[in-house]
Amino acid sequence: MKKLVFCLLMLIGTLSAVSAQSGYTNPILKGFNPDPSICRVGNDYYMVTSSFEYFPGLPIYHSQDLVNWQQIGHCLTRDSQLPLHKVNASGGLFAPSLRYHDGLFYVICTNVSHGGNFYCTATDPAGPWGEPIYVGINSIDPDIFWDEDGRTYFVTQGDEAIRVTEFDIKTGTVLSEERKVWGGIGQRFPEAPHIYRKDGYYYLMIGEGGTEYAHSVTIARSRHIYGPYESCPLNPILTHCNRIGQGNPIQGVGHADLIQATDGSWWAVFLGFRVTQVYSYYHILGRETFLAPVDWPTNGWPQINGNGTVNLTMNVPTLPLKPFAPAPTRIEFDEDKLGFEWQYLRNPVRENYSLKEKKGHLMIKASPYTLDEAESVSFVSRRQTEHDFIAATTMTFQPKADTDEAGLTLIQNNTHHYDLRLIKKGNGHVIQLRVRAGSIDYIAFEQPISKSEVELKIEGAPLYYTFYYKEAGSNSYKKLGGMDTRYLSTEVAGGFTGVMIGMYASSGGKKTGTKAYFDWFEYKEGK
Ligand code: 6LW
Repeated sequence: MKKLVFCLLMLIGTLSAVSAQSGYTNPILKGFNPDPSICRVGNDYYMVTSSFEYFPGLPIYHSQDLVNWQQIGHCLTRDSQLPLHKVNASGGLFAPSLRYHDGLFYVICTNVSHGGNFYCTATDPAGPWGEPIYVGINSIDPDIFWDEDGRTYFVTQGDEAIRVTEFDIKTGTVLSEERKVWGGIGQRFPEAPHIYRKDGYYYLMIGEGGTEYAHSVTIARSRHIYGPYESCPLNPILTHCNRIGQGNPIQGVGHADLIQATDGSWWAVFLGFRVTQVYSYYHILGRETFLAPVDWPTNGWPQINGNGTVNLTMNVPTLPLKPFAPAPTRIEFDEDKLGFEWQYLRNPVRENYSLKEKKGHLMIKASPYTLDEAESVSFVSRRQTEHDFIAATTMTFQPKADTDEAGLTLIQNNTHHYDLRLIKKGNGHVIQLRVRAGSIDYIAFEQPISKSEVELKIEGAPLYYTFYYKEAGSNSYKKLGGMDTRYLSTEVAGGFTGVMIGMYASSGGKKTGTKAYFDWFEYKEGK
C-alpha cells in the first residue's frame, strides 16, 4: 500500500512538472530574425521572419511549445519567386505575415525592390510554396484578414494610417477603395498591422515609433472592420522606450503578432535587439525574435507581460517544453546540400558552389564581383547569433591573380564588413584583415604565410572581434589582430539586417574563376 501511494505521488509530481513548466530564455530566435509572424495548426506553431537581400527568402520555423524552434525550410526557394537582381542591402523582402486558413498556409510579404506586395500558398509550411500572386497596392507590411462573412481584407501600413481594402484571395484583385482606419497614437511610422477577431471586436495591433529605440506596439478595437477604432487606454502595450525599459539589455521592442496556444493562453512574438552593453546604443546581431505572455481578459484589453516590458530570463509558466536536439556545431560538408541556416546574397550563381566537386568540401568559385558590390557575390553565410562565439574553417586557396581573394568575413552589409582573407602578394601569400566601414577602407593587419591551406578563426565578444589563422602543419593559431564590433553595428552601418558570418571568394573584377575549398566549418556560441 505504502508503495502504491509513493508511486502515485511520484506520478503526480512528474505530471505537474510537465504541465506547469516555468521559465524560458529570450530571444527565441537569435540573430537576424526580424518582423516575426506566427500561426498555429493544432499543436503545431509556425513562424516566419524577414530576410531582405538574402536567398532563399523568409525562413520558416516550427515549434510545439512556443519556446523551442527549429527551422523547417524557407518560403521562397526559387529565383522565379524571389527576384533579387542588384538589390541594395536591406532591399528585397520586408516584413511577412504567416496565416493558416481552410487547409492552406499563406505568406504575404513585400519585395520592395522587385514587384511589391505578393502572397504565396502551401499545404505544407516546409514547402514547396507556390508562385507569388502580386497585389496592386503600394505599401509595406501587408497582412490578410479573413472575416466571418467570408470576405478577405488586405491590411497594410500607410504613411498616415493603417489601410484596409477588400480583395479577392484567389486572384489578388482589389475589390474596394482603400480605407484609412487607424493612425495609432501619433508616433512615427504606423506599420506592422494585424487584425484579430475576439469577443465581438476587431482588434487592430500595430507597430509605432520606427524600428529603432522608440519602437512600440499599440492596439485599438472596433465593432466594424473599417472602424472607428478606439485606442487602448494602456497604449503602448509594449515598449522599452520608457523609464522601466531604460537599462534593459533588450531594446527596440515592437512589431508584434499574437497567438492563442492550445491551452487557451495568449502569447506575443515580436522583434527587439540586444545591445552590446547596457546603455551602449550599439547592436550587431540584428533584430531578433522574442516571446512574451499576454494576459487578455474577456472584453478587456491585452497586456504584454504585465507592464509591457520583457527580459532575457522570463520567469513565467510555459506550455510543456518540447526541445529539439541541438544543431551540430561543426559541419564537415559531407552532405550534398547545405542546411537551412545557410544564406546567399541575392540570387546565387549556382555553378559557383559545389559540395560534390571535392568530396567533403564546399567549393566556392571566385566571382568577379567583390563583397563591396550589391551583386550576386560568391558567398554563403550564417547568422551571428550570440555576442560571444567562435567561428572557424579550413580553407585551401591558390590565388592566380593579385585580385583573387577568399576567406571568412563578418558582414553587416556591402559597405560594412571585416574580411579575414588570403591573397597573393608578389610571389607569396598573405593573410590579411581588411576593414570596410563606409568610406574607411584599409588593411588592418597582414602576415605572410607559406601554405595555401590555412585555418581561419574569428572569436566574438560583445565589444570586440579577434582574428586568428593557423597554417597547415602548425599546431597553434597565431593572432592576426582585433577590431571593435561597433563599426559593424546597425547604428553605424544602417539597414535592417544583422551580422552574418560568411565564406567567400572573389576575383576582384577579373575573370580568373579561382576556386576556394572549405573542408569544414565550425560555429560555437559562448566564451
Ligand atoms: C518592416 C517594418 C519594420 O517592414 O521594419 O520593425 C521594416 N518594423 O514593419 C523592415 O523590417
